[in-house]
Parts: sequence; C-alpha cells; structure tokens
Amino acid sequence: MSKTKLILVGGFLAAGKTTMLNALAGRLSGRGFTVGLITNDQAADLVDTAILTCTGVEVREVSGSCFCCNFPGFMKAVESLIDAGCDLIVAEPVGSCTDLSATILQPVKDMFADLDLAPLTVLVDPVRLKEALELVPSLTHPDALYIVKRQLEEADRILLNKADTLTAAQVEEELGLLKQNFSAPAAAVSALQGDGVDAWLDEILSGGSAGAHITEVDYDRYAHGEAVLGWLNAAIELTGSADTDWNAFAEKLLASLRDAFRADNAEIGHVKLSLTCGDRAVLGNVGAIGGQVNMRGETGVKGASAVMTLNARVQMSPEALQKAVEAILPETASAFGVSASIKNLKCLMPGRPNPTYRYQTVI
Ligand SMILES: Nc1nc2c(ncn2[C@@H]2O[C@H](COP(=O)(O)OP(=O)(O)O)[C@@H](O)[C@H]2O)c(=O)[nH]1
Ligand SMILES: [Mg+2]
Repeated sequence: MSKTKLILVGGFLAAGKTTMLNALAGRLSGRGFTVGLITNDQAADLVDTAILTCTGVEVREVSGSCFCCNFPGFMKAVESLIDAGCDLIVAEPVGSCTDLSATILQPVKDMFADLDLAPLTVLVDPVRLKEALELVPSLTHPDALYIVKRQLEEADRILLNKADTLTAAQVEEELGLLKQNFSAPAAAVSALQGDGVDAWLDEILSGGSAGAHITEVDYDRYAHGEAVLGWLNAAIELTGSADTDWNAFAEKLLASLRDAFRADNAEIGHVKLSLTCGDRAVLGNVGAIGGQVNMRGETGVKGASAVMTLNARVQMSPEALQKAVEAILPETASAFGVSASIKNLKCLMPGRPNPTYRYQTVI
C-alpha cells in the first residue's frame, strides 16, 4: 500500500495559507488524490474551516491549541482523514506558530514511518517580508516579526505569495531578499490566481527532504510575539428582514472594525468572517489597519436571517478586542435593521508555547 502524503503549509497570519489550501483541494483532486485538509486554531468557530468545507473535500479542525502543543490532537486528525480514505493531507498550522521542524516534522518522521512527509513550505506576504527584514516601517510588534523570520529560517521551501500584486521587478527584488537572508529555495506564486502553484506541487510531490533544518528559537521572544495579539472567535446569529443585504452588512462590519483598530493604532493580524444565509455564503477579510476589505463568496445574498463566524487577531489586549467587537457589532447591526445575538465568544491571549515534543536534531 502506498504511503499517505502529508504536506504542511506554514506562514504568518494572512500570508495566504487557507487560500492555498483552497486552491490545492481542487488541483490535487484533479491529479487523482483523495484530499483531506486540516485547520488549526486556539479556539473553535474558525472561519478557515467554514471556507475549506465549501471545497467539498474532507476537513478536520484541531482547535483549542496549536499542532505543536497538541501533537496527539494533530495526529488524531491525520488518522481520522486516513480512515476516511484520504491519501494526501494538507495541514495549515496556526499563523503565529514556528519551530514546526523540531515539534512536528521530526516527531512525524521518527514515529510515523507510514507517512510520506513533504518539504515544509512556508508562505510569506511581500509586505510582511520587508517588515521582518526592517526595510519598511511597521506597526507589527518586533517579537511578532521575530516569528516571521524563524518561520522562514526553518522552511524547506519558501513561497513568496501574492505575486499577482507585484510587478516583475518587485518579484525579483523580493526573491533576492529571500535568497540573501534564508537558505531554502524560494519561488513566487499567487495562491489566489494559481500562478506558480502547479510547479511548486510538482516539485514537492517528487520528493525532497522534509524538516532539513532545526532553527534556534528563543521561546521567550516567541511567546511574547504571540502574546501581543488578542485573539477572538465568535459565532453570531443575525436576524433582519427578507431584503437585508448581507454582503453590504459584512463589508461594513469589517470596515468599521478596521477603522476602530486603526484609531487605536492596533495592527491587525487578520480579521475575517464567514456569513451564511440559507445555503449561500459571504466571506470577507481585512489583513492590516491600512488594508482594504476583501470580499469573496457569493454576491446578492439577501434573506431574513444569517449565521456568522467572526475571527480577529489584533495587536491589543483580549479585553480591549472583545470590547471593540461588542461595541461595533450592534452599531453596524442597528444601521442595517438587524439584531445580532452572540452565541459563542472566546477571546484570549495565546498562552506560552509548550510543545508536546521538541527534537534537538534532524531525524
Ligand atoms: N492578491 C492576493 N491575495 C491573496 C493571495 N493569497 C491570499 N490572499 C489574500 O490574503 C488574505 C489572507 O489570506 P488567508 O488565506 O486567509 O491567509 P492565512 O491567514 O495565511 O490563512 C485574504 O484576503 C486572501 O484573499 C494571493 O495570492 N494574492
Ligand atoms: Mg488561515
């Protein structure tokens, strides 16, 4: 029996991991694989899971802890996908996680010989790369940028994502920066439009070492880089009228949240939502206080009620983040004649990373 392939796609918050998994589901199914996807978060009610479930492939969510701090939970998700018939699994670790080579890849190689582990691929956003290398000013905390650098250092492959937003000269410049600063081979891709994705897949599916480097990580800086972010997941029921415009509502809510965080100078890791009205879905995302609101999913979504999942990772205390959401949600709702009822809300500061395993040497 051939081994099950396992691909980890890492990268900081909003680098484009979920967009990549979304693109991979169709591509890999087209190549004859039975694909399974795994999402990961510190709490339940994850927008990424809602997005990826729409691909129609099997999805598992590991929530309540990152993969590295809950290795058994991660392996349980892998085994459950294998039991469901999957022969290729793609997993997205939490964006603020690093040290995956020591905490996930080495233990998998050591203890799960029946898995065929692909090279660790790390996505990076072009702006975030320049911030991490201190080439442009940044509101992102230096300890959060420390995590971005460690992610790139431990990668087996680096993908400069969002190449569709860059000119050819800018792509060359960014690839040059990656080459100067990190050892892994780098290529430019657009997870959103597909450019470069098949070439990268051909390469990682044909072999190559996985977890070739273990990088030095200062766990105090790493823990602080995570702790500067407030982390909010909420499930919300919305009641309007037959002609409530849910696309406009979602866009306005994201814009109002972004404006409130901007007024506080609190940089956004990401703020995203999925809203379903009957069998129709609206998706939205904003990745920086200076950024645009991006809307995806269906248009013209109207109806009397909807269910929304909201996720926000913002550089502020969990208390302040929760307060902001609890103020802006009813304000936006009332402007649309909607009543909003929060069914579940978790707001936290990620705890100190305490990995199940941490290998010192490459297996
Ligand atoms: N222009 C462009 N935007 C992208 C690309 N990949 C992701 N994005 C956008 O970046 C934002 C964050 O993407 P997401 O996949 O949720 O990132 P994650 O946090 O790493 O999972 C979303 O608004 C995506 O639409 C890309 O290749 N090009
Ligand atoms: Mg994601």
